[in-house]
Amino acid sequence: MFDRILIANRGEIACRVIRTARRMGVATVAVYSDADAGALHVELADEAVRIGPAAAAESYLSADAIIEAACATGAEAIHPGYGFLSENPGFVDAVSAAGLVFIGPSAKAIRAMGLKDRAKALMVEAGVPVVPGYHGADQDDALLAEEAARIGYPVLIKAVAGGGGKGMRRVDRVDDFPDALQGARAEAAAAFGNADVLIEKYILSPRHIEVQVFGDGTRAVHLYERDCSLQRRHQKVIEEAPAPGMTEEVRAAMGAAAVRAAEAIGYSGAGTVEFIADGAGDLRADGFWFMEMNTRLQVEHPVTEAITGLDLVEWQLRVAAGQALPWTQEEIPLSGHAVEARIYAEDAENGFLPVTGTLSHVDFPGFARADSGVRAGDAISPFYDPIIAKLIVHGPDRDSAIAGLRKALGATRLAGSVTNLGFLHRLLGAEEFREGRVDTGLIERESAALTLAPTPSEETLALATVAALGLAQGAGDGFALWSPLRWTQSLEHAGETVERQVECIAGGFRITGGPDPVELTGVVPGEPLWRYTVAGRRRSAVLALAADRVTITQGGAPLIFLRSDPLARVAGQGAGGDAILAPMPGLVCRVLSTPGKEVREGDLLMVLEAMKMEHSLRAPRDGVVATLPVAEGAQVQSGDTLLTLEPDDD
Ligand code: MV4
Repeated sequence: MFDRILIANRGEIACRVIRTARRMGVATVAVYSDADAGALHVELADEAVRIGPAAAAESYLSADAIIEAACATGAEAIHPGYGFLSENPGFVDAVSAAGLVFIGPSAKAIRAMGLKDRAKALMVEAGVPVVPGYHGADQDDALLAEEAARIGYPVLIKAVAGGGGKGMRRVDRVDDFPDALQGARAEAAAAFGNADVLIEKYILSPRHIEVQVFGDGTRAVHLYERDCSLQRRHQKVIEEAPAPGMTEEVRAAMGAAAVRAAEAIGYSGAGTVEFIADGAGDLRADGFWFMEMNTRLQVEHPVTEAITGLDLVEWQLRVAAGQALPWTQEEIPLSGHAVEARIYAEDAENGFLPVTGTLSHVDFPGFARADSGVRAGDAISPFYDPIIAKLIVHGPDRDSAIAGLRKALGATRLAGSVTNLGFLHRLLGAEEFREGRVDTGLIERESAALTLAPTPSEETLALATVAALGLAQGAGDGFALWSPLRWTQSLEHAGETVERQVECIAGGFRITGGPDPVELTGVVPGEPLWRYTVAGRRRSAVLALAADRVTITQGGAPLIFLRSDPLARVAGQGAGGDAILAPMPGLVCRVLSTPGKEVREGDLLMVLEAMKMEHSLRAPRDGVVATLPVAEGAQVQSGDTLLTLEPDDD
């Protein structure tokens, strides 16, 4: 076994590889860009080497810098993780030329699967089913059109150098073929520098089912299948093993085909053979076709680890160090069901826009496997993949694994950035998914319901209001003399602004402004768990407070409330204009303004006496006082108009 390896990657996968290496007594060398100098993978490794600036092209894709770091630290082998240089045969050659071991397949095996047309031809030879179609070298327009007609519409044009859906065009009618062909070629040329295409029969209701394989260069075995049909824009969202509806017969047929594929190219290490399966009915032994082979460890490998009990990274290291695979196919266990969810920093409720931010809280429940590369205080950087973590739950059957993962998502405490936790939580609850009716179109079909932000309960809103005002945390103390004992706070949730009033009651707070008042007592703020009593029940919630927001999780999708300036919100409410309303019942003891007077934001306008204290009311913005319906000495009720400003014309 190696004494020391270098991990040419970052984030969760670098951390995951380090964990197994450490368990095996293998020393680890991390590499990092300037953006990652303080990253978790750097902290976990035995040593770390800077390889360049933040941009991946100048750091994690810099083969020379990485090989130099390995040589300088005495690492004997390089683990590439996934992405970056993991499927770059030129890198594999350079690693070998430097006298180091690449932990993965040979450059030859990677090249064999690199181009789709060549890979398909190889697979046909090896007896692996491929989608009916044309994958020849002749790229003549008329010939391609003829082939499309022979295959029968609908067809799919794919770039031979493609991946991730780029350079792909579905064509339903013969008339559309010429334009689609030109479009696919142009996209392929721009993305891959290779305009060649192949044509396939379009498989309706496709399912993405892939088989994990492991080879030692001669022999290969499979570690069963994963279903990765739940994707969005060709990005996997939920993965599971085994595939719903899989039978022993189809599993044996797919497994055998995957092993033939791996053995045909002398595969060594961990790989995945991706199939497209006809999801229109039950899975069939003649209803799956080879799509491509991924010659690396994949993001979703933990679900396979969960059902087999094997550590795939351990076996990558063993095979790379020259050990033979110890198992026969029959010896590989398959137990229960595992589901994985990818937690991303993205705003699912807002068009899945990527977001950045600093994670103020990062905490995963102990009953799930959490593979993560971040901890509290880390920033989501715009330079790399926005994955925060993968959560994996294993159970005796599919229902319990799904229920467990859903609970785990609800118990995950992430704050400081927007995440897709709520989206994942809703997706795992979707009826089609629960019933195992997974196909690649599910997310798109259900997208309206899946991206709808949940409506907060009055209780949650009350808690958010108290937290945003800093009342339970004691921030009320210092300014109590000069501020009202009844506060108003605006919060924005899912694009809508709601306003609530808070007043102190014995042992807690009474929150009004909603359909019914809410009384929260015994509020104990924690980091991040808050406890409180409402309607006689002792309850808890996870709260994370940032300068501009409150994030609340109560066993489900997290709710994010953006704080608005409470003073700025006093105006514009009631009386149809820019009014200052009495925040509580009291006595107007001083009036410091007159109609027509120009005021600046923050100017003291009035002093209200309530509960034996004086409360200052200040101008919410620059403006001119319009009316002053109350005089000194007046008794006012909560919500009475005390002063109005001329409308703001800006
Ligand atoms: C297909 C297909 C239907 N018929 N090939 C998309 C990306 C690439 N990995 C293969 N893809 C597809 N190939 C034939 N002949 C439908 C897809 C496809 C898809 C496949 C897997 C997961 C999600 C998908 C979403 C849209 C289309």
